Amino acid sequence: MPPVALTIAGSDPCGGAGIQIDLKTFAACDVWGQAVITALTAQNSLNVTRSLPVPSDMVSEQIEVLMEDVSPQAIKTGMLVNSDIISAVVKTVPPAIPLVIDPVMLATSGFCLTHADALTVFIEELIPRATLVTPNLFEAEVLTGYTDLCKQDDIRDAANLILGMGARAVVIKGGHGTGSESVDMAVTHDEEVYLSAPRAPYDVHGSGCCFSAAATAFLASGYSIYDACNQAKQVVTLGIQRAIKTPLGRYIVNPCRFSDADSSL
Ligand code: PXL
Repeated sequence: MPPVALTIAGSDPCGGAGIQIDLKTFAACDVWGQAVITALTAQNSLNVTRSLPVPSDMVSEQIEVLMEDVSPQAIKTGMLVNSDIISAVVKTVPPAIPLVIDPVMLATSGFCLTHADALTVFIEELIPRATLVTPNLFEAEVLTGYTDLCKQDDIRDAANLILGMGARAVVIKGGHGTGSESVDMAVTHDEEVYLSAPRAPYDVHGSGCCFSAAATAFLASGYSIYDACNQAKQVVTLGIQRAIKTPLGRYIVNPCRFSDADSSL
């Protein structure tokens, strides 16, 4: 049996984000992918038009039935839609399995993927279970109450606030920042590391999902948290370099078999 990773997330029919990109990323990292779906969305590479949550007891049941069979070595969450689904995940995900939380909130178009009134449950119940939380700058602002996060000191303080909520590690992704390098800040209770890669001159749909899925895959394969984050940064950077341009003009992240790729980034 290869290493196994589970994603608990929403469906993106265009294949660029959510469950679809998580499974492609797991495959690129040589990990067997499992998927529990929390919501259907109708969307293309530019716009989300509708989201339909799966009933929370069905989310619980998907997880419980799965755990009777093949247990994953790591789990990630993406779009969780509402507080009922968040609570269902908290109750059913086994506490011993490393959990990566991608705090998905808004699509780039502004469509709301997780209801704002679920924030308290998210912070109080889910984040304390996290091995790793991977917000972008906007999500870090929502979680911490900071506005206009751009200075390194503020980003460090925000990351430490999220650690204080009970996470073991936090990566605040700098993809929405400025400058020629895209710099992420990774912190644990005893270390702080920057992950840096050249910034692509275009926005890429699904890059956040790809990063957290890759980190989950590497945790499932036995890497330490820092090594998993470092490797995940390489996977997403390559996926961004090889992004696919859609007829609507949007770039979609394209994770490819990492073990075959030349790593001359
Ligand atoms: O990239 C965040 C994200 C996660 N999950 C789903 C999405 C999106 C963004 O559009 O559609 C299902």
